Amino acid sequence: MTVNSHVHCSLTFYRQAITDCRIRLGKDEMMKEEEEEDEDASSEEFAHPVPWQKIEAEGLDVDYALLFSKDEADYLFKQLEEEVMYSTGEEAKVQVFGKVYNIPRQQATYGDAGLTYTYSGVTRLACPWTPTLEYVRDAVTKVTGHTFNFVLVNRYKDGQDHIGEHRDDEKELDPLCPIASVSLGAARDFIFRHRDARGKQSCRQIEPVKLKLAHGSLLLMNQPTNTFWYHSLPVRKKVLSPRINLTYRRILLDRKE
Ligand SMILES: O=C(O)CCC(=O)C(=O)O
Repeated sequence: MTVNSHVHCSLTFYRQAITDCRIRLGKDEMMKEEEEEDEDASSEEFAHPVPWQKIEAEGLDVDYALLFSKDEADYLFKQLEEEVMYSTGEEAKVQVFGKVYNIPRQQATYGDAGLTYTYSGVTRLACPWTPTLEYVRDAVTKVTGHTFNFVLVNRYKDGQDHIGEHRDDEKELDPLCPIASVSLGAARDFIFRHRDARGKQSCRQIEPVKLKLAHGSLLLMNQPTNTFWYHSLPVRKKVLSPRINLTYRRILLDRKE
């Protein structure tokens, strides 16, 4: 199934709310009191429903929407380019089946104080939230009703950078909270493949689900998607510009001991 990246619905009302908040992001302390008075009004605006597109297949349940307009997404991308500090050296490697690899993209982890997340054989400590990561997190919370305490940032410098097939099925992730994936920058293909339909020896024929993740989009991976479906962002040599992806997650604190 191919789902077009454009969601043709009226976003004007919602975009205005996001734009108002974006402008607030850049204001100085003197304006803070005034901004706080505006909080209730903007929450009401955020409560306006986002035009979601539901995508379903056997064991797959995802929602897709354009969360930010082009101008808003451009602004957020630029801010993230200034704020996010990516891992280097040993921190920029992962372990797969006991072998250590350089990751074919840049990565960073941010979140609540002291949180760690273990994936692909490595444990990452969350850096303190930056203003933009916090801002996008709150925008996602306002349209989904879910709260998040962690974000994995992936930066793809161009279409050579990629992420291989994997599932985000770590036990420390709260199963009641979707993984919320915000895309900024170059549009990239994103492919879901059912666990029983992978490789030449696969036991079933199930069509992959292919999306194009647009600049400013939000993809929600709901349960049980990450149990049954792997996802990947394949190499696309024709893509020459960078992309930043933010996957907001909720890590269970009581699973960490
Ligand atoms: O960049 C993307 O859209 C995918 C990122 C991803 O698969 C992940 O964070 O688990």
